[in-house]
Amino acid sequence: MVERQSVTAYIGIGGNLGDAKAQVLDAITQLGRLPETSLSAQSSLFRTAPIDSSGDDYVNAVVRLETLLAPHALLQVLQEIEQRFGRERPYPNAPRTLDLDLLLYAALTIADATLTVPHPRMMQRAFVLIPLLQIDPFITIPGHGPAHQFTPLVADQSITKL
Ligand code: PH2
Ligand code: MG
Ligand code: MG
Repeated sequence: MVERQSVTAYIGIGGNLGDAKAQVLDAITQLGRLPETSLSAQSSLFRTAPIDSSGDDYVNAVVRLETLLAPHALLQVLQEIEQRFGRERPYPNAPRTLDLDLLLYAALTIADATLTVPHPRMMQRAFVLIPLLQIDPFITIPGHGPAHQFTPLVADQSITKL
């Protein structure tokens, strides 16, 4: 049998429609049940003001997964979970029941028609950086360097631990 080595991936979780806190917690449970995948860390939940979006405050979190799924297979299962939560996309950045973003996958950079890793806006968003750094304070973003260097740039964004 060919042994495969699992890789570490980070998922950004967010929602601001319905019971966002319950949905984010439920999503974390579902991420831990994905095939060939285990949940190795989860951040606190944070209440955050919408950035380039509208509606209620968001609930955000980040989790770390160890997975044998290839990047696009992981993206696919993330989208399946979003669908189960009734995710609709009436317009870009519309309020949503659940958003699952593949932030980082091993040390890979990927840019194709369906997937961009690292997530292109993660350096500009406190709702990603703060939970990510809570899990792994010394994490580096491939192509961009240590994540913590970006926190001063997002210091004006409203984020509080739930
Ligand atoms: N997601 C967006 C756009 N804006 N703002 C907050 N606070 N949290 C999010 O998860 C979020 C956002 C696009 O996915
Ligand atoms: Mg998103
Ligand atoms: Mg998304």
